[in-house]
Amino acid sequence: MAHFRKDFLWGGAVAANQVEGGYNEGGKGLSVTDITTAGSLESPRYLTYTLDGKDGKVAGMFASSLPKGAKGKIFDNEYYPNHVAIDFYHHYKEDIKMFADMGFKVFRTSIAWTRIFPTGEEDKPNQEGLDFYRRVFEELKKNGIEPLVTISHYEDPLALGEKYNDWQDRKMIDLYVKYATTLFKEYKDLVKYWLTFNEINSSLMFLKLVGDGKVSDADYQKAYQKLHHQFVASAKAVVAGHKINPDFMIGNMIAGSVYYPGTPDPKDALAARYEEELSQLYCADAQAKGEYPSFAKRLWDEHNVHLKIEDGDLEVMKEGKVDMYTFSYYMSNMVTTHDVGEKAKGNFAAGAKNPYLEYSEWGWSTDPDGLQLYLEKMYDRYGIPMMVVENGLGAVDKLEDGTVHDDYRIDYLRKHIKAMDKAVEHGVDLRAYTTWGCIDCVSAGTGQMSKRYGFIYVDRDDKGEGTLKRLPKDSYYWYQKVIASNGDEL
Ligand code: P53
Repeated sequence: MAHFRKDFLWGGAVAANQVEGGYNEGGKGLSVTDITTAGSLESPRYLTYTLDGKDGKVAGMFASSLPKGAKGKIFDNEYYPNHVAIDFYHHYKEDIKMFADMGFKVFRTSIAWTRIFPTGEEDKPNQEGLDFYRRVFEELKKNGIEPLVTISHYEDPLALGEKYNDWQDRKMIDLYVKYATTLFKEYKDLVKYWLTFNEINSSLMFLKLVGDGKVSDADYQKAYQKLHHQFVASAKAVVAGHKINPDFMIGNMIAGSVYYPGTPDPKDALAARYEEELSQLYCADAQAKGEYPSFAKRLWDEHNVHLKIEDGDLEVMKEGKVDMYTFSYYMSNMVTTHDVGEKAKGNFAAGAKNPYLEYSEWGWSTDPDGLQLYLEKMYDRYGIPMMVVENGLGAVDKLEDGTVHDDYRIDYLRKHIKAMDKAVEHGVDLRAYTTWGCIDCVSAGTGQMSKRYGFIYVDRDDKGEGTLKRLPKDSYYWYQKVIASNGDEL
């Protein structure tokens, strides 16, 4: 018998910009993702914001801003995969019906800030945007599915990105809080579960992996200052949310990973711990303990970082602690000070290759034990309810007789569900599991459609061709059984 609670929330996750399309419909403003072109494993798309001016393109992903003075621009001869994505904007009813048919109890999506405040600075929200999400949430409720809503998922308004230089300006805090408060008031009877920032730690975690890999003290200064503003914004939103509806459960969202020492050399153990502190615990403590960790000073000193912290910031962080710890989990990492041969490849796969693990076509390791370890460690540290809000295998699917035989995906998910079950057996208070890209969508890391995660196949390719027809894969029927048996039938 599996150990999941009776009311365990099984479901799936997506983000607005990766599924909706309709990028200029319903009064929507442009977001930073709308000027991002596609890439591939060899050429990840974080290199490709398109800008007005002779330099054309610049590192995009995870930086919500453009270089000082630069303006984003959409070019006719470029392909922007998020402009149509899988057109969830017009297909949401059909898609929700399929989620309900699988037995989903929860569906995680995000709200596109630019549907609500097209430039981020309007006084009044855009009614058409509010109405669209109301229709989506009502449709979910009608189908017995609880919405889990990310307020900000890599889709900041372009206008704010141009103006406020990647959250360097404190004005971003109030603009974010105004946006979040608008959502809380509007949907207070429809949405109970909220996440403030998707993968908030990505600014630190991926710093070494974007651009040319050289990170200056100025880059660190920027990343830590951005995070400080986001921590304050998140905390203020939590405080405001609880006033609007005390039943709200508001969570953080961390890109979760574990870091193994590559050899028994104690130096490697230290290096792995330091990586964990930088990439995971710094942000997790700030939001789940409501304070900067003891090792923060070491991290700042290492790069001469001087945080601008204003009166009241630390108090509000304490007051606005999150109610639950939520995270994505795809892979683990290995850290070593030694030369151990093969380096892990692939966008965002850091460090050395772990000989005990298998790697996906995109170079991501499969490590279910790492998920169990992560859950047990983090629950022990924070002691608040947890949710796995992203997990899954990005793979190339082959369409055969109108379906996809994706046993590799089933195998990946089965192992991770078993790992969660163990953690629950060991006392972790786990409330939900939402697999990533439960319906095929545009990859965040590469902009590809061919990196698929879904239970539902969507007929669309990397060039934007296809009928957008939806088809259940083998994993669809498998997940249906998993949910119906509350994790017993794997
Ligand atoms: P894609 C890297 C590492 C871990 C999580 O990623 C990541 C990324 C970004 O590539 O992002 C999350 O689409 C993110 C989702 C994203 C998903 O993981 O690159 O929250 O938006 O789609 C999977 O395969």
